[in-house]
Amino acid sequence: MKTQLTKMRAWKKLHEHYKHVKNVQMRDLFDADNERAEKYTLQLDNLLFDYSKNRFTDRTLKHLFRLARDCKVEENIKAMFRGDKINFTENRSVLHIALRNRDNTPIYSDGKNVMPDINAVLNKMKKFAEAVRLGKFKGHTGKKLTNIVNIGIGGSDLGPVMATEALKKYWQKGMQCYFISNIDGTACAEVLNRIDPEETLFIVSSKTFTTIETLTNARTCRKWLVDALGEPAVAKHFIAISTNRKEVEKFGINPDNMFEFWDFVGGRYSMWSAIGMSIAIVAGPDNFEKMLEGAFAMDKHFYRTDLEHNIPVIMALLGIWYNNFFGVKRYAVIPYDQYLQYFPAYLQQLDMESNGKFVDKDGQFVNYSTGPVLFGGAGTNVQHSFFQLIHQGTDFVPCDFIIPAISHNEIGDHHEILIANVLAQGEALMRGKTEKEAAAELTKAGKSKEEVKALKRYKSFSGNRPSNTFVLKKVDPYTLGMLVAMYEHKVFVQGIIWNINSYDQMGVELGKQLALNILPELSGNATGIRHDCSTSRLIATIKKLRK
Ligand code: G6Q
Repeated sequence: MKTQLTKMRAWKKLHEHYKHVKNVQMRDLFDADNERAEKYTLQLDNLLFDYSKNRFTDRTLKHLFRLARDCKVEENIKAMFRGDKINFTENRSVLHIALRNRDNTPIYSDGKNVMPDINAVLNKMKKFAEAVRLGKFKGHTGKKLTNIVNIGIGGSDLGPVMATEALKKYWQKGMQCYFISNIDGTACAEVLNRIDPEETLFIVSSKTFTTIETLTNARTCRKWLVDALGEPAVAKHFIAISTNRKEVEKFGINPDNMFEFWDFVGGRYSMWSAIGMSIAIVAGPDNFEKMLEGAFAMDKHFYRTDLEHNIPVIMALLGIWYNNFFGVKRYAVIPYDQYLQYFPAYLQQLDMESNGKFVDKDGQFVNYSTGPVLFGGAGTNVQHSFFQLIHQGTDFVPCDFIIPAISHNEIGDHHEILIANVLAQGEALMRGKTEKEAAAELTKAGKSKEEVKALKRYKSFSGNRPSNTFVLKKVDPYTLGMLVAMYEHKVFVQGIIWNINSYDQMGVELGKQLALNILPELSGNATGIRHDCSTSRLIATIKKLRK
């Protein structure tokens, strides 16, 4: 049994140290040290990570790295890459890193090298994606398949949604990509209303092939297709991505049209597998591979670099510093790029499903907080919505800002304005504005003495609000791969320190069971199921309304 986190020497030292740092102002740290940005910036290929605008001193970092070492971060990283069953509650290795292991060194799970199977599926996937793009794999009536519809939910949806959007500039001309995830019939109806069955390829993406939303949506789409083109069309318009061959066959999809992945790939870590088929089709298999290469570059950095220069490790430690010592349990990710608009939603699952846990690896309830609430959205839009709270809310919210230096759409001065905005946000959050500074501004703007007095506090900003800034050259497949892998590893390191299993998701599974209990009651026949009076009343009211 591991020493309880809060009893560790490094943890206690951090608590002690926090008392000395909590009132230190970042603007003073910057004023005192012109080298701060240079000291606290790291670069990997085209990705720059500036973490200087955070509330720490050299000593803080020293304690945080000590904590990481005492929590055996280095050993745990090795264990994951070695294929150890670190997802112990499900008795599984955690090998999404093998899916992008581009130098093909053997990686073992249960004594078997997983690389040959991974390479075989990747090759099959590339060939299929190319055949669809070239119009060699045609629809039942001989038409080119230009509407790609991914049916999946959670981990079988969010990665492809995010990455296809991020790589929209790379889409093959004439192709469209749609996603059906929600069980709400509207999700299905809205897509089916817009597409022609003769030109549509459905990708049923489900690791288990038992998820009610995905199977219900897939059945609806199958019926829609069969009604239009007849049963034999299914073979030309449906493929499946799954670990469950038996259920795929039972559903009526030819196993030749099935692309396999494995239990050692978690749902929210699966966009690198055949779950990324929609990405490979619309953006092309070469770009899909570039994305794998970018992730591989980040994996190598993460695996080989000492903690002090390791980007995901530093991100993780700063997160722990705020979460567990400042008591700040929220975290925002703001990409300043329209193509990354779904990145926060993707990260929300990655982070919150992985580290939203209250039982540690020793089966004990934790007595410290674990995963933060992650939210975000694309800048500058969010500046006009929740940024008020980021600037003047009672607590600070650590932010990650992501900005490409070059836009895919360099129109007029749009991109300069965008860049100016993101940099100004980081600076303003760090420096803040004292009442004195606010008063001086108001006076300069011609306000009367009374007005200045009345307004200066409302116009002041406490500052000392931390942010990381990530500068990319451009949102391209390689950089996207790096970015996603970087956040995956950050989440992993935090899970190691919190001593939790980041790779199971019992809460999601509970959700899958719960609705099944109520479903028969809604359809009218079941009785005798005991609920609380609120739930029973709600069921009765809805049934009445539906009559
Ligand atoms: C991800 C979760 C969850 C899962 C969905 C879909 O890590 O386990 O989001 O991806 O519930 O599951 P299937 O792929 O099995 O349909």
